[in-house]
Amino acid sequence: MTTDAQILAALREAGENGIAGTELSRRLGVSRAAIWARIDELRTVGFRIEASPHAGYRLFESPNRLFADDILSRLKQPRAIGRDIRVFRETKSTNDLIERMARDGAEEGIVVFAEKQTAGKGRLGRVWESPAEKGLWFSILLRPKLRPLEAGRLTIGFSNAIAQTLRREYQVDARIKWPNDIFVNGRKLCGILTEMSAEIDSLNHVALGIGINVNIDANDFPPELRSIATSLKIERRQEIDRPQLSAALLQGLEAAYPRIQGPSFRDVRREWAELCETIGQEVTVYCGQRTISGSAESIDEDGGLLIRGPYGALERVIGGDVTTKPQGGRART
Ligand code: BT5
Repeated sequence: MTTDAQILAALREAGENGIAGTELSRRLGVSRAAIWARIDELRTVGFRIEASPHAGYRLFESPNRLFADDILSRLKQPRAIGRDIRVFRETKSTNDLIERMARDGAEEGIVVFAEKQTAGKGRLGRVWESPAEKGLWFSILLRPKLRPLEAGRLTIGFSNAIAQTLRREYQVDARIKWPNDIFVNGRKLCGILTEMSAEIDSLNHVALGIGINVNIDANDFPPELRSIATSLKIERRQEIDRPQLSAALLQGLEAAYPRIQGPSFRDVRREWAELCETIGQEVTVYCGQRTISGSAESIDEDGGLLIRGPYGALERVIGGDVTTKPQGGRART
């Protein structure tokens, strides 16, 4: 951990009681003057840290902007995801950055956030709207011990982890739409883009891209998204602390990662199915040139969707766009 991350972690742990400069300097092994200089620097970027002769330093407020040290300071000893965090003010696409880092041999678990993406990507070349400082647009480099056929597990496991975190920490009714969307009240809150590089029988690396609408107001969305997208702020009717959300999500993803790769993926799949609004619906899936219609019955061991066709045959699809037709309702994409 960097000195700034250690200072912020110590201030958060101390809370109202505060922590003396001498104590900080002893714990971190740097001079009091160095501590003072770092605290002064943190203040200039918006951390409200007050000093008093009795209580020492106390943290009263953190800015609602992303700083790698701030997010790091909130994580409890990350083993894989989040050991290394980078924040960019602007980039084309965080998935592209991760892809480049992967090729340069970066270690698994590095996380890249961008406050703004100028060419955010959805699947199949679609655009992902990523306005500045209003969302979480980030990607993670993974080198999972999975075969290419099992890669569908990643989207299942991580969408489950995100939905569970949003439900637990923000009390929203997050639901999963197979294969990669999280919806709240029928509107899209989060999209996941899993891009991988693989050999025939092994995965080299995966860029897991996650986009979450956080402090976007309804009018901030382009007109074509207004009726289909939502944000945490719209759902909770309050501004959301993005660094805190980032840390909660990274902890959730970190906890999910070993479960995805081991025998407990069975339990993950069960949890996922409970939140998945696609199962049990009449669906039409568009995958490439093919269109498959029927009843979405379940997902198989590796994340494929099993669809029972009108003549009783079971078809397996591993990706595509799903349109559901609720009983008596209009089709929804
Ligand atoms: C996705 O694609 O949902 C995957 C989105 C992944 C975005 C993250 S952000 C960090 C990382 N870096 C990237 O460049 N990408 C990843 P898909 O299922 O194809 O959905 C795309 C469709 O969602 C678009 O065609 C729009 O209809 C809609 N859309 C675009 N921006 C949106 C937004 N901010 N909120 C909700 N819906 C959006």
